[in-house]
Amino acid sequence: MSKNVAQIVVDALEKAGAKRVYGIPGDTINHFTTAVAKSDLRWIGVRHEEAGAFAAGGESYMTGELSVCAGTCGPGSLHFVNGIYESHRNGAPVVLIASDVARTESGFNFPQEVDQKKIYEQHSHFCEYISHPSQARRIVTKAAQAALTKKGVAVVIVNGDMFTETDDDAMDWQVHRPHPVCRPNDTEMAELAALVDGAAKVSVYAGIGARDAREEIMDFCKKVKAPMVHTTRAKEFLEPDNPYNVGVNGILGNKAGVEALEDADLVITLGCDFAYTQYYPDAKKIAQIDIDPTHLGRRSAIHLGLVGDAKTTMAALVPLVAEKSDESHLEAQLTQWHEDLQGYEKEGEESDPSLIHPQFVANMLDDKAADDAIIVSDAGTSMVWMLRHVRANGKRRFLNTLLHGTMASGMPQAMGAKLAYPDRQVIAMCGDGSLTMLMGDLLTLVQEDVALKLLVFHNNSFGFVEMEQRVEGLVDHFTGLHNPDFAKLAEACGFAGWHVETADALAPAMDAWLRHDGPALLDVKVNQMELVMPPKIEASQVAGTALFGVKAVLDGRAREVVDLLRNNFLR
Ligand SMILES: Cc1ncc(C[n+]2csc(CCOP(=O)(O)OP(=O)(O)O)c2C)c(N)n1
Ligand SMILES: [Mg+2]
Repeated sequence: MSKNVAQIVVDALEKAGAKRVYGIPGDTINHFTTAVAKSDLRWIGVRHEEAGAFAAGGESYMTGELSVCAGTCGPGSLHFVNGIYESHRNGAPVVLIASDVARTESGFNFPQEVDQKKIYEQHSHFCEYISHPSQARRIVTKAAQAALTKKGVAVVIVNGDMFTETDDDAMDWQVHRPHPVCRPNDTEMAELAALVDGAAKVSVYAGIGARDAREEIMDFCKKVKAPMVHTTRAKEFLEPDNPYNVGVNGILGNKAGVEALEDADLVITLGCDFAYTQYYPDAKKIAQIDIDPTHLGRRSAIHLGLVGDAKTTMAALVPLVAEKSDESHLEAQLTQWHEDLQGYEKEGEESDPSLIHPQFVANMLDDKAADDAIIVSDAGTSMVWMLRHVRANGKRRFLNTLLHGTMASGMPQAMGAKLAYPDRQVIAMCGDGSLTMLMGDLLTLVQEDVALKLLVFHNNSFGFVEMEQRVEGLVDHFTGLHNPDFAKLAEACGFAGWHVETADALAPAMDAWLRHDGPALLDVKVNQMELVMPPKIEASQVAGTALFGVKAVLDGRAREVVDLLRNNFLR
């Protein structure tokens, strides 16, 4: 029996495992949405397509399964771009059905016509038109396979009139998702083992590519007395219950995370593509293991680059290396790690009743959030508070925009996660700037009945940028925000809100907010003068901040300099 292309596309998406489609309907996509309405796919009607793309990505990042966005030709599909970019970077398998003007008008600058292929090709694993009705199932299935196996975005472009064409849909195209194991060859393994045996101090630097290799890494660390540093994205998988963990490297990291790499004779990086070259140890030996050969040596000069999956390679390496007895390197880093943790704990104490430090809020959230909560943060300072102050325990999941670094992702990504896991507590840690960027989609929470918990770090500023400008010795410009009471805004949208301005009011409000059955927002006025302290303070940063101090005083803003010092250094 022949079916129209819209039905075939919808059916192929369902067969590939998709459960939800995020978007806004309109002319060129209307036949597709009609087919969605007749299917088991749930349509999530957002107010801005960018929020839909973030939500689809949040869902897929958490589940590892396919989600879908669908947009009208031209502006409708263009609005997805930033959210699609985010998913492509973080590896969330999303298919975008980008519709286009009718084939009869294509190529003549028809209203709303844009060249979808040129736009989406640069941030997708697959980007193709359905050029003939008989291609519909094949193209959609291959798109899904690319998104699921290469991990990222696939785009299917469909002219509006194509959706109504019919085909007998006779071929049974299917998604294949193999899971091969992969490790370096025996000679390479022996070379790696010899490097380990020849080094007195070995450290492991593990990234998201090592997400399923926690046990094998711990076996290795135990045998060669190595501390394990991890990237921020690997926190949820590698931090819990790991006696070798010494934290995170990089500007958002901690002292032990940086020093464990600097002090090692050999660093083994595993599924780790951390981008900041200055945070790799100089002149020491680095052996890099990655499943993607193009990643070898692209962030730092390395001594040995091998292709393999982290789990299989580490399992094969452990029996090849000699046991080490000297624990001094591991001990030193663990001691520093415990000092770093105490520092975070101390930052979270609230001694000044007139202020709420954001770390105090994050520490309290860590205590009160469910054991299996899913926590998503925005770009900006909230991601730092999440990374440093909210503990991983093996059941909690985390997501923040560390690769694409976009504002506004937190609330909609968390919305997607909550739709996928309606029985789990899902919390978005939002910046006031970021939340207001896609504020219209607060309405989606009510309309689609998404019981998300929003925590707003209300600092009346683009805080992270303010800090960047000051550390560079600039007087901050254009970073102030004039905000409403977000609790009242939540109530106006139709859900519950709490607004807190003093530290002693926070605990009861947070309890009520987390207990609330339905979407709820907790608006916390936090200290605007907060600096994110790097693991090691560079002389240039001190000089820059001092220069800001001088310039601000000359600008008549002496009070702010006093507050900055008082709130960050005199606690
Ligand atoms: C879409 C987008 N625009 C601008 C930026 C630059 N930027 C990075 S963080 C930030 C400030 C974020 O402010 P807010 O959400 O209030 O978080 P805060 O740092 O104050 O906690 C800005 C403007 C960005 N990363 N993404
Ligand atoms: Mg802010």
